[in-house]
Amino acid sequence: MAFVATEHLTGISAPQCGPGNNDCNSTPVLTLLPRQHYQPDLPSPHALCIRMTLAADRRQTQTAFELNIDIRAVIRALFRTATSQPLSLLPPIVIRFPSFAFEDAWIFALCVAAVRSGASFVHCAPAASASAAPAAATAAAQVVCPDGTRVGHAECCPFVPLAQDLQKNLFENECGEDAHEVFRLTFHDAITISQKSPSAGGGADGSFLLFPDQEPNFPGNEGTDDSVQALLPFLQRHNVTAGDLIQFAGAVAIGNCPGAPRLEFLAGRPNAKRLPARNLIPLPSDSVDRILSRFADAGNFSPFEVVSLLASHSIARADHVDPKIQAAPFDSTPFTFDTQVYLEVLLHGTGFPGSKNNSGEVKSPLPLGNLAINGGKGNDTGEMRLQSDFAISRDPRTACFWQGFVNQQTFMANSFKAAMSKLAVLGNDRAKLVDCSDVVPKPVTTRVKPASFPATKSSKDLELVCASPFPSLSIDAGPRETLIPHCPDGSQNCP
Ligand code: HEM
Ligand SMILES: [Ca+2]
Repeated sequence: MAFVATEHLTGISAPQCGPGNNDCNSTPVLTLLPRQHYQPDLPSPHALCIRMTLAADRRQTQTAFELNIDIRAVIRALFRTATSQPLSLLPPIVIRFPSFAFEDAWIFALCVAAVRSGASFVHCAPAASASAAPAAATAAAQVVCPDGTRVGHAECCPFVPLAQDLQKNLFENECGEDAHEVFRLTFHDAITISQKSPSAGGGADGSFLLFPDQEPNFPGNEGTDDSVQALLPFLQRHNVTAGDLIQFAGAVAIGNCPGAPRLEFLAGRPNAKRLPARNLIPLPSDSVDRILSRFADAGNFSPFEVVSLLASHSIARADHVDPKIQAAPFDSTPFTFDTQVYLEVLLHGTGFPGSKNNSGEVKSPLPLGNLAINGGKGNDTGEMRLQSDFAISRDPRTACFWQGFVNQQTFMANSFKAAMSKLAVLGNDRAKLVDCSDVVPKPVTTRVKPASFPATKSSKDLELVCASPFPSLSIDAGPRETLIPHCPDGSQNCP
Protein backbone atom coordinates (compact mmCIF):
# COMPACT_ATOMS: atom_id res chain seq x y z
CA MET A 1 0.00 0.00 0.00
CA ALA A 2 1.28 3.42 -0.92
CA PHE A 3 -0.55 5.32 1.79
CA VAL A 4 1.62 7.68 3.74
CA ALA A 5 0.96 8.99 7.19
CA THR A 6 0.43 12.54 6.01
CA GLU A 7 -2.66 11.75 3.96
CA HIS A 8 -6.05 12.32 5.53
CA LEU A 9 -9.66 12.48 4.61
CA THR A 10 -11.64 15.58 5.16
CA GLY A 11 -15.38 15.98 5.17
CA ILE A 12 -17.14 19.21 4.51
CA SER A 13 -20.88 19.65 4.34
CA ALA A 14 -21.91 21.68 1.36
CA PRO A 15 -25.36 23.20 1.63
CA GLN A 16 -26.21 26.11 3.80
CA CYS A 17 -29.69 27.48 3.53
CA GLY A 18 -30.17 31.20 3.92
CA PRO A 19 -29.65 34.53 2.27
CA GLY A 20 -26.89 34.56 -0.29
CA ASN A 21 -26.67 30.90 -1.03
CA ASN A 22 -27.94 28.83 -3.85
CA ASP A 23 -28.25 25.43 -2.31
CA CYS A 24 -31.58 25.75 -0.54
CA ASN A 25 -33.31 23.03 -2.47
CA SER A 26 -30.61 20.45 -2.44
CA THR A 27 -30.11 17.77 0.16
CA PRO A 28 -27.27 18.05 2.64
CA VAL A 29 -24.12 16.56 1.30
CA LEU A 30 -21.05 15.26 2.99
CA THR A 31 -18.04 15.21 0.74
CA LEU A 32 -15.15 13.11 1.90
CA LEU A 33 -12.05 14.25 0.13
CA PRO A 34 -8.68 12.63 0.27
CA ARG A 35 -6.30 15.24 1.43
CA GLN A 36 -2.87 15.84 2.92
CA HIS A 37 -4.15 18.70 4.94
CA TYR A 38 -3.25 18.26 8.55
CA GLN A 39 0.25 16.96 8.35
CA PRO A 40 1.39 17.59 11.91
CA ASP A 41 -1.65 16.12 13.54
CA LEU A 42 -1.80 12.49 12.65
CA PRO A 43 -1.01 10.54 15.81
CA SER A 44 -0.55 7.27 14.01
CA PRO A 45 -0.94 5.89 10.50
CA HIS A 46 -4.09 4.20 11.74
CA ALA A 47 -6.05 7.32 12.58
CA LEU A 48 -8.42 9.10 10.28
CA CYS A 49 -8.82 12.81 10.74
CA ILE A 50 -12.18 14.03 9.53
CA ARG A 51 -12.64 17.73 9.56
CA MET A 52 -16.15 19.05 9.50
CA THR A 53 -17.84 22.26 8.71
CA LEU A 54 -21.28 22.45 10.26
CA ALA A 55 -23.64 24.86 8.66
CA ALA A 56 -26.44 24.46 11.19
CA ASP A 57 -28.46 27.57 12.00
CA ARG A 58 -26.50 29.49 9.38
CA ARG A 59 -23.43 29.86 11.55
CA GLN A 60 -20.32 28.02 10.62
CA THR A 61 -18.50 26.08 13.23
CA GLN A 62 -15.63 23.78 12.61
CA THR A 63 -14.70 20.75 14.58
CA ALA A 64 -12.05 18.18 14.03
CA PHE A 65 -12.52 14.63 15.22
CA GLU A 66 -10.22 11.73 15.20
CA LEU A 67 -11.39 8.21 14.81
CA ASN A 68 -9.12 5.50 16.02
CA ILE A 69 -9.76 3.18 13.14
CA ASP A 70 -7.70 1.61 10.45
CA ILE A 71 -7.40 4.20 7.70
CA ARG A 72 -6.69 1.64 4.99
CA ALA A 73 -9.83 -0.28 5.82
CA VAL A 74 -11.85 2.94 5.63
CA ILE A 75 -10.37 3.83 2.31
CA ARG A 76 -11.07 0.41 0.90
CA ALA A 77 -14.63 0.53 2.16
CA LEU A 78 -15.36 4.10 1.14
CA PHE A 79 -13.83 3.87 -2.26
CA ARG A 80 -14.68 0.21 -2.69
CA THR A 81 -11.26 -0.32 -4.10
CA ALA A 82 -8.06 -1.90 -2.96
CA THR A 83 -5.97 0.70 -4.65
CA SER A 84 -2.31 1.37 -4.44
CA GLN A 85 -2.78 4.93 -5.63
CA PRO A 86 -1.99 7.73 -3.19
CA LEU A 87 -5.12 9.08 -1.51
CA SER A 88 -4.73 12.37 -3.28
CA LEU A 89 -5.50 10.68 -6.60
CA LEU A 90 -8.76 9.11 -5.48
CA PRO A 91 -12.03 10.78 -6.44
CA PRO A 92 -14.15 12.43 -3.74
CA ILE A 93 -17.04 10.40 -2.38
CA VAL A 94 -20.35 12.12 -1.79
CA ILE A 95 -22.95 10.94 0.70
CA ARG A 96 -26.39 12.54 0.52
CA PHE A 97 -28.66 12.94 3.53
CA PRO A 98 -32.44 13.20 3.45
CA SER A 99 -32.83 15.99 6.00
CA PHE A 100 -31.22 19.19 7.15
CA ALA A 101 -30.32 17.89 10.62
CA PHE A 102 -26.64 18.60 10.17
CA GLU A 103 -25.40 17.36 13.51
CA ASP A 104 -27.25 14.07 13.05
CA ALA A 105 -25.91 13.85 9.55
CA TRP A 106 -22.36 14.18 10.75
CA ILE A 107 -22.70 11.58 13.46
CA PHE A 108 -24.32 9.29 10.93
CA ALA A 109 -21.49 9.90 8.49
CA LEU A 110 -18.90 9.07 11.10
CA CYS A 111 -20.75 5.88 11.92
CA VAL A 112 -20.95 4.96 8.27
CA ALA A 113 -17.23 5.45 7.91
CA ALA A 114 -16.51 3.46 11.04
CA VAL A 115 -18.90 0.63 10.34
CA ARG A 116 -17.81 0.28 6.75
CA SER A 117 -14.23 0.14 7.90
CA GLY A 118 -15.08 -2.84 10.10
CA ALA A 119 -13.80 -1.10 13.23
CA SER A 120 -14.69 -2.95 16.37
CA PHE A 121 -14.92 0.25 18.38
CA VAL A 122 -14.95 3.90 17.54
CA HIS A 123 -13.69 6.64 19.78
CA CYS A 124 -14.51 10.22 18.82
CA ALA A 125 -12.79 13.05 20.61
CA PRO A 126 -11.88 16.61 19.76
CA ALA A 127 -8.61 16.67 17.88
CA ALA A 128 -5.69 16.78 20.25
CA SER A 129 -3.88 19.42 18.29
CA ALA A 130 -5.63 22.73 18.05
CA SER A 131 -3.25 23.82 15.31
CA ALA A 132 -5.32 21.85 12.83
CA ALA A 133 -8.31 24.08 13.37
CA PRO A 134 -8.46 27.77 12.55
CA ALA A 135 -7.92 30.13 15.48
CA ALA A 136 -10.46 29.84 18.25
CA ALA A 137 -13.84 31.37 17.55
CA THR A 138 -13.96 35.13 17.91
CA ALA A 139 -14.00 36.07 21.56
CA ALA A 140 -17.25 37.46 22.89
CA ALA A 141 -17.33 41.18 22.17
CA GLN A 142 -16.11 42.80 25.35
CA VAL A 143 -14.18 45.95 24.44
CA VAL A 144 -15.88 49.21 23.45
CA CYS A 145 -13.93 51.14 20.79
CA PRO A 146 -13.85 54.97 20.71
CA ASP A 147 -16.67 54.99 18.14
CA GLY A 148 -18.84 52.78 20.36
CA THR A 149 -18.34 49.55 18.38
CA ARG A 150 -17.97 46.45 20.56
CA VAL A 151 -15.10 44.16 19.59
CA GLY A 152 -13.35 41.15 21.10
CA HIS A 153 -9.96 42.78 21.63
CA ALA A 154 -8.78 46.39 21.89
CA GLU A 155 -6.22 45.72 19.13
CA CYS A 156 -9.13 45.32 16.70
CA CYS A 157 -10.49 48.87 17.15
CA PRO A 158 -8.37 50.57 14.44
CA PHE A 159 -9.84 48.24 11.83
CA VAL A 160 -13.38 49.53 12.37
CA PRO A 161 -12.75 52.99 10.84
CA LEU A 162 -10.33 51.40 8.36
CA ALA A 163 -13.09 49.17 6.95
CA GLN A 164 -15.39 52.18 6.59
CA ASP A 165 -12.69 54.25 4.92
CA LEU A 166 -11.82 51.45 2.46
CA GLN A 167 -15.44 50.88 1.52
CA LYS A 168 -16.23 54.55 1.10
CA ASN A 169 -13.07 55.80 -0.56
CA LEU A 170 -11.71 52.81 -2.46
CA PHE A 171 -14.09 49.93 -3.08
CA GLU A 172 -17.38 51.87 -3.06
CA ASN A 173 -18.93 48.66 -1.70
CA GLU A 174 -18.37 47.00 -5.07
CA CYS A 175 -16.66 43.83 -6.26
CA GLY A 176 -14.97 45.93 -8.95
CA GLU A 177 -11.46 46.44 -10.27
CA ASP A 178 -10.09 47.87 -7.02
CA ALA A 179 -11.49 45.03 -4.94
CA HIS A 180 -10.00 42.46 -7.35
CA GLU A 181 -6.59 44.10 -7.39
CA VAL A 182 -6.41 44.55 -3.63
CA PHE A 183 -7.47 40.97 -3.11
CA ARG A 184 -4.73 39.75 -5.42
CA LEU A 185 -2.20 41.62 -3.26
CA THR A 186 -3.00 39.37 -0.25
CA PHE A 187 -1.48 36.50 -2.25
CA HIS A 188 1.48 38.34 -3.69
CA ASP A 189 2.52 39.76 -0.31
CA ALA A 190 2.13 36.42 1.50
CA ILE A 191 3.73 34.02 -0.95
CA THR A 192 7.23 35.53 -0.74
CA ILE A 193 8.51 33.16 1.90
CA SER A 194 10.50 29.95 1.59
CA GLN A 195 11.20 27.15 4.03
CA LYS A 196 14.13 26.09 1.86
CA SER A 197 15.62 29.54 2.03
CA PRO A 198 14.53 31.17 5.29
CA SER A 199 16.09 34.55 4.61
CA ALA A 200 14.30 34.93 1.24
CA GLY A 201 11.28 36.76 2.59
CA GLY A 202 8.89 37.27 5.46
CA GLY A 203 5.56 36.19 3.96
CA ALA A 204 2.54 38.33 4.84
CA ASP A 205 4.56 41.23 6.18
CA GLY A 206 3.46 44.22 4.11
CA SER A 207 6.76 44.44 2.21
CA PHE A 208 4.82 45.64 -0.87
CA LEU A 209 3.70 48.80 0.95
CA LEU A 210 7.06 49.35 2.62
CA PHE A 211 9.05 48.99 -0.63
CA PRO A 212 6.39 50.27 -3.02
CA ASP A 213 8.81 51.28 -5.73
CA GLN A 214 10.52 47.90 -5.89
CA GLU A 215 8.39 44.86 -5.13
CA PRO A 216 5.66 45.60 -7.73
CA ASN A 217 8.38 45.34 -10.38
CA PHE A 218 9.28 41.72 -9.56
CA PRO A 219 8.44 39.05 -12.17
CA GLY A 220 4.85 37.89 -11.64
CA ASN A 221 3.85 41.11 -9.88
CA GLU A 222 2.77 42.94 -13.04
CA GLY A 223 -0.20 45.13 -12.19
CA THR A 224 0.27 45.12 -8.42
CA ASP A 225 1.46 48.74 -8.42
CA ASP A 226 -2.17 49.91 -8.77
CA SER A 227 -3.29 48.30 -5.52
CA VAL A 228 -0.10 49.35 -3.76
CA GLN A 229 -0.68 52.99 -4.73
CA ALA A 230 -4.34 52.65 -3.75
CA LEU A 231 -3.51 51.31 -0.28
CA LEU A 232 -0.61 53.61 0.65
CA PRO A 233 -2.84 56.53 1.76
CA PHE A 234 -4.68 54.15 4.12
CA LEU A 235 -1.37 53.18 5.70
CA GLN A 236 -0.80 56.89 6.38
CA ARG A 237 -4.27 57.49 7.78
CA HIS A 238 -4.65 54.42 10.03
CA ASN A 239 -2.65 53.01 12.87
CA VAL A 240 -2.16 49.49 11.50
CA THR A 241 0.86 47.61 10.16
CA ALA A 242 1.43 47.20 6.42
CA GLY A 243 0.92 43.43 6.49
CA ASP A 244 -2.30 43.78 8.48
CA LEU A 245 -3.55 46.45 6.07
CA ILE A 246 -3.06 44.22 3.02
CA GLN A 247 -4.76 41.17 4.51
CA PHE A 248 -7.57 43.16 6.09
CA ALA A 249 -8.25 45.19 2.95
CA GLY A 250 -8.39 41.90 1.00
CA ALA A 251 -10.98 40.51 3.42
CA VAL A 252 -13.07 43.69 3.12
CA ALA A 253 -12.71 43.65 -0.67
CA ILE A 254 -13.83 40.09 -1.23
CA GLY A 255 -16.82 40.58 1.06
CA ASN A 256 -18.21 42.84 -1.67
CA CYS A 257 -18.33 39.90 -4.09
CA PRO A 258 -21.56 37.87 -4.01
CA GLY A 259 -20.78 34.31 -2.97
CA ALA A 260 -17.59 35.10 -1.03
CA PRO A 261 -17.07 33.89 2.53
CA ARG A 262 -16.36 36.16 5.49
CA LEU A 263 -12.63 35.63 5.87
CA GLU A 264 -10.81 35.18 9.13
CA PHE A 265 -8.68 38.18 10.07
CA LEU A 266 -5.90 38.03 12.63
CA ALA A 267 -4.09 41.26 13.54
CA GLY A 268 -0.53 41.95 14.64
CA ARG A 269 1.80 41.20 11.70
CA PRO A 270 5.10 43.01 12.33
CA ASN A 271 6.27 45.30 9.52
CA ALA A 272 8.69 43.83 6.98
CA LYS A 273 12.30 44.81 7.48
CA ARG A 274 13.57 43.72 4.11
CA LEU A 275 12.52 43.30 0.51
CA PRO A 276 11.91 39.61 -0.33
CA ALA A 277 13.71 37.64 -3.05
CA ARG A 278 12.49 38.28 -6.60
CA ASN A 279 11.81 34.73 -7.74
CA LEU A 280 9.12 33.45 -5.36
CA ILE A 281 5.96 34.42 -7.25
CA PRO A 282 4.27 31.71 -9.35
CA LEU A 283 3.97 32.60 -13.04
CA PRO A 284 1.12 31.51 -15.31
CA SER A 285 3.72 29.84 -17.54
CA ASP A 286 5.01 27.68 -14.64
CA SER A 287 4.47 23.91 -14.69
CA VAL A 288 2.11 22.29 -12.18
CA ASP A 289 5.16 20.72 -10.53
CA ARG A 290 6.74 24.05 -10.03
CA ILE A 291 3.54 25.68 -8.74
CA LEU A 292 2.75 22.89 -6.28
CA SER A 293 6.29 22.80 -4.96
CA ARG A 294 6.38 26.59 -4.61
CA PHE A 295 3.19 26.52 -2.50
CA ALA A 296 4.53 23.58 -0.47
CA ASP A 297 7.78 25.43 0.12
CA ALA A 298 6.00 28.64 1.06
CA GLY A 299 3.68 27.12 3.65
CA ASN A 300 3.00 23.39 3.28
CA PHE A 301 -0.02 24.03 1.08
CA SER A 302 -1.52 20.78 -0.19
CA PRO A 303 -2.66 20.43 -3.81
CA PHE A 304 -6.24 20.67 -2.51
CA GLU A 305 -5.46 24.00 -0.87
CA VAL A 306 -3.83 25.36 -4.02
CA VAL A 307 -6.97 24.49 -5.98
CA SER A 308 -9.07 26.10 -3.23
CA LEU A 309 -7.09 29.35 -3.41
CA LEU A 310 -7.65 29.57 -7.15
CA ALA A 311 -11.32 30.31 -6.46
CA SER A 312 -9.95 33.86 -6.44
CA HIS A 313 -9.67 33.63 -10.22
CA SER A 314 -13.47 33.71 -10.22
CA ILE A 315 -13.21 37.46 -9.54
CA ALA A 316 -10.28 38.23 -11.79
CA ARG A 317 -9.38 39.98 -15.01
CA ALA A 318 -5.94 40.24 -16.55
CA ASP A 319 -4.42 43.52 -17.72
CA HIS A 320 -0.89 42.33 -18.36
CA VAL A 321 -0.93 38.84 -19.86
CA ASP A 322 -1.91 40.11 -23.31
CA PRO A 323 -0.51 43.59 -23.93
CA LYS A 324 -3.25 44.23 -26.51
CA ILE A 325 -6.27 43.84 -24.20
CA GLN A 326 -7.23 45.06 -20.75
CA ALA A 327 -9.56 43.56 -18.16
CA ALA A 328 -9.78 40.15 -19.81
CA PRO A 329 -11.86 38.00 -17.40
CA PHE A 330 -10.99 34.45 -16.32
CA ASP A 331 -14.66 33.44 -16.14
CA SER A 332 -17.95 34.81 -17.41
CA THR A 333 -18.91 36.22 -13.97
CA PRO A 334 -15.91 38.32 -12.89
CA PHE A 335 -17.95 40.21 -10.27
CA THR A 336 -19.28 37.10 -8.56
CA PHE A 337 -17.29 34.72 -6.37
CA ASP A 338 -18.85 31.59 -7.83
CA THR A 339 -17.73 28.25 -9.24
CA GLN A 340 -17.96 29.29 -12.91
CA VAL A 341 -14.19 29.49 -13.22
CA TYR A 342 -13.86 25.82 -12.25
CA LEU A 343 -16.44 24.91 -14.90
CA GLU A 344 -15.24 27.18 -17.70
CA VAL A 345 -11.56 26.22 -17.39
CA LEU A 346 -12.65 22.62 -18.07
CA LEU A 347 -14.25 23.55 -21.40
CA HIS A 348 -12.43 22.99 -24.67
CA GLY A 349 -10.47 26.10 -25.66
CA THR A 350 -11.33 27.57 -29.04
CA GLY A 351 -9.35 30.77 -29.39
CA PHE A 352 -7.62 33.78 -27.86
CA PRO A 353 -9.51 36.94 -26.84
CA GLY A 354 -6.70 39.17 -28.11
CA SER A 355 -3.30 38.28 -29.53
CA LYS A 356 -1.72 34.83 -29.69
CA ASN A 357 1.59 33.61 -28.30
CA ASN A 358 1.43 35.36 -24.94
CA SER A 359 3.46 33.71 -22.21
CA GLY A 360 1.22 31.92 -19.71
CA GLU A 361 -1.94 32.05 -21.84
CA VAL A 362 -3.79 29.22 -23.62
CA LYS A 363 -6.98 29.17 -25.72
CA SER A 364 -10.22 29.94 -23.87
CA PRO A 365 -13.74 28.67 -24.61
CA LEU A 366 -15.27 32.18 -24.89
CA PRO A 367 -12.77 34.27 -26.84
CA LEU A 368 -15.16 36.34 -28.94
CA GLY A 369 -16.56 39.07 -26.69
CA ASN A 370 -18.14 41.98 -28.50
CA LEU A 371 -15.04 43.86 -29.58
CA ALA A 372 -15.12 42.18 -32.95
CA ILE A 373 -18.90 42.31 -33.28
CA ASN A 374 -19.08 46.05 -32.56
CA GLY A 375 -16.19 47.03 -34.77
CA GLY A 376 -13.79 47.39 -31.86
CA LYS A 377 -16.16 49.49 -29.73
CA GLY A 378 -17.32 46.86 -27.25
CA ASN A 379 -16.02 46.45 -23.72
CA ASP A 380 -16.16 42.67 -23.50
CA THR A 381 -12.75 41.40 -24.54
CA GLY A 382 -13.83 37.76 -24.32
CA GLU A 383 -12.56 35.29 -21.77
CA MET A 384 -8.87 34.67 -21.09
CA ARG A 385 -7.44 31.41 -19.80
CA LEU A 386 -4.18 31.13 -17.89
CA GLN A 387 -1.98 28.20 -18.81
CA SER A 388 -1.49 27.50 -15.08
CA ASP A 389 -5.25 27.21 -14.41
CA PHE A 390 -5.58 24.99 -17.47
CA ALA A 391 -2.73 22.71 -16.40
CA ILE A 392 -3.89 22.47 -12.76
CA SER A 393 -7.43 21.58 -13.85
CA ARG A 394 -6.10 18.66 -15.90
CA ASP A 395 -3.24 17.36 -13.76
CA PRO A 396 -3.98 14.01 -12.05
CA ARG A 397 -2.88 15.46 -8.70
CA THR A 398 -5.43 18.28 -8.79
CA ALA A 399 -8.09 17.46 -11.42
CA CYS A 400 -10.56 15.83 -9.00
CA PHE A 401 -10.29 18.73 -6.57
CA TRP A 402 -10.84 21.20 -9.41
CA GLN A 403 -13.83 19.34 -10.80
CA GLY A 404 -15.16 18.75 -7.27
CA PHE A 405 -15.80 22.49 -6.85
CA VAL A 406 -18.05 22.83 -9.90
CA ASN A 407 -21.48 23.92 -8.66
CA GLN A 408 -20.44 23.31 -5.02
CA GLN A 409 -20.63 26.96 -3.96
CA THR A 410 -20.56 26.48 -0.20
CA PHE A 411 -17.93 23.76 -0.27
CA MET A 412 -15.77 25.93 -2.53
CA ALA A 413 -16.24 29.04 -0.36
CA ASN A 414 -15.47 27.12 2.86
CA SER A 415 -12.39 25.47 1.39
CA PHE A 416 -11.16 28.81 0.05
CA LYS A 417 -11.69 30.41 3.46
CA ALA A 418 -9.70 27.64 5.18
CA ALA A 419 -6.80 27.97 2.73
CA MET A 420 -6.87 31.79 3.01
CA SER A 421 -6.50 31.45 6.80
CA LYS A 422 -3.14 29.80 6.16
CA LEU A 423 -2.07 32.16 3.38
CA ALA A 424 -2.90 35.31 5.33
CA VAL A 425 -0.54 34.49 8.21
CA LEU A 426 2.45 33.09 6.31
CA GLY A 427 5.64 34.11 8.10
CA ASN A 428 3.76 34.94 11.29
CA ASP A 429 3.17 32.98 14.46
CA ARG A 430 -0.61 32.49 14.72
CA ALA A 431 -0.32 32.33 18.49
CA LYS A 432 1.05 35.88 18.61
CA LEU A 433 -1.77 37.35 16.51
CA VAL A 434 -5.11 38.58 17.82
CA ASP A 435 -8.37 37.31 16.35
CA CYS A 436 -10.14 40.34 14.87
CA SER A 437 -12.46 38.38 12.58
CA ASP A 438 -15.36 40.23 14.16
CA VAL A 439 -14.28 43.49 12.51
CA VAL A 440 -14.40 42.03 8.98
CA PRO A 441 -17.63 43.40 7.49
CA LYS A 442 -20.29 40.80 6.78
CA PRO A 443 -20.19 39.83 3.09
CA VAL A 444 -22.99 40.85 0.75
CA THR A 445 -25.84 38.34 0.71
CA THR A 446 -26.80 38.63 -2.96
CA ARG A 447 -27.90 35.22 -4.22
CA VAL A 448 -25.45 33.35 -6.45
CA LYS A 449 -27.00 31.37 -9.26
CA PRO A 450 -26.03 27.73 -9.77
CA ALA A 451 -23.17 27.02 -12.18
CA SER A 452 -24.33 26.79 -15.80
CA PHE A 453 -22.76 26.26 -19.20
CA PRO A 454 -22.34 29.58 -21.01
CA ALA A 455 -24.60 29.90 -24.08
CA THR A 456 -23.46 27.69 -26.97
CA LYS A 457 -21.50 25.36 -24.62
CA SER A 458 -22.54 22.04 -23.14
CA SER A 459 -21.18 18.92 -21.49
CA LYS A 460 -19.84 17.94 -24.94
CA ASP A 461 -17.22 20.66 -24.55
CA LEU A 462 -15.90 19.33 -21.24
CA GLU A 463 -12.34 18.03 -21.13
CA LEU A 464 -12.38 15.83 -18.04
CA VAL A 465 -9.46 14.02 -16.47
CA CYS A 466 -11.12 13.11 -13.16
CA ALA A 467 -13.25 9.97 -13.24
CA SER A 468 -15.93 11.22 -10.79
CA PRO A 469 -19.41 11.89 -12.19
CA PHE A 470 -19.83 15.43 -13.50
CA PRO A 471 -22.82 17.43 -12.19
CA SER A 472 -25.67 18.00 -14.59
CA LEU A 473 -25.95 21.73 -15.28
CA SER A 474 -28.28 23.93 -17.26
CA ILE A 475 -27.15 25.83 -20.36
CA ASP A 476 -27.60 29.61 -20.59
CA ALA A 477 -29.96 30.53 -23.40
CA GLY A 478 -28.65 32.46 -26.39
CA PRO A 479 -27.66 32.06 -30.01
CA ARG A 480 -24.04 33.10 -29.50
CA GLU A 481 -21.37 33.19 -26.83
CA THR A 482 -22.46 34.69 -23.54
CA LEU A 483 -21.36 38.34 -23.28
CA ILE A 484 -19.33 38.89 -20.14
CA PRO A 485 -20.33 41.92 -18.07
CA HIS A 486 -17.74 44.68 -17.96
CA CYS A 487 -19.07 46.46 -14.86
CA PRO A 488 -19.98 45.29 -11.36
CA ASP A 489 -23.65 46.12 -12.01
CA GLY A 490 -23.68 43.59 -14.85
CA SER A 491 -23.65 46.15 -17.65
CA GLN A 492 -21.22 46.68 -20.53
CA ASN A 493 -20.61 50.39 -19.91
CA CYS A 494 -19.73 51.75 -16.50
CA PRO A 495 -20.45 55.36 -15.57
C1 HEM B 1 -0.94 29.30 -9.43
C2 HEM B 1 -0.72 30.47 -8.96
C3 HEM B 1 -1.20 31.72 -9.61
C4 HEM B 1 -0.84 32.26 -10.80
C5 HEM B 1 0.17 31.72 -11.79
C6 HEM B 1 -1.62 33.46 -10.97
C7 HEM B 1 -1.53 34.32 -12.04
C8 HEM B 1 -2.34 35.43 -12.26
C9 HEM B 1 -2.25 36.30 -13.39
C10 HEM B 1 -1.26 36.17 -14.53
C11 HEM B 1 -3.19 37.26 -13.25
C12 HEM B 1 -3.48 38.42 -14.20
C13 HEM B 1 -2.72 39.65 -13.78
C14 HEM B 1 -2.86 40.74 -14.82
O1 HEM B 1 -2.44 40.52 -15.97
O2 HEM B 1 -3.41 41.83 -14.51
C15 HEM B 1 -3.88 36.98 -12.03
C16 HEM B 1 -4.92 37.73 -11.56
C17 HEM B 1 -5.45 37.55 -10.29
N1 HEM B 1 -5.06 36.63 -9.35
FE1 HEM B 1 -3.81 35.07 -9.64
N2 HEM B 1 -2.42 33.63 -9.88
C18 HEM B 1 -2.20 32.58 -9.03
C19 HEM B 1 -2.77 32.40 -7.80
C20 HEM B 1 -3.60 33.32 -7.19
C21 HEM B 1 -4.00 33.26 -5.81
C22 HEM B 1 -3.58 32.17 -4.82
C23 HEM B 1 -4.79 34.34 -5.58
C24 HEM B 1 -5.47 34.79 -4.32
C25 HEM B 1 -5.62 34.07 -3.25
C26 HEM B 1 -4.90 35.06 -6.83
C27 HEM B 1 -5.67 36.17 -7.03
C28 HEM B 1 -5.80 36.85 -8.23
C29 HEM B 1 -6.75 37.91 -8.46
C30 HEM B 1 -7.81 38.43 -7.49
C31 HEM B 1 -6.51 38.37 -9.75
C32 HEM B 1 -7.27 39.47 -10.50
C33 HEM B 1 -6.68 40.83 -10.38
C34 HEM B 1 -7.50 41.84 -11.17
O3 HEM B 1 -8.59 41.51 -11.67
O4 HEM B 1 -7.03 42.96 -11.30
N3 HEM B 1 -4.16 34.42 -7.77
N4 HEM B 1 -3.34 35.87 -11.43
CA1 LIG C 1 -16.95 34.40 -11.21
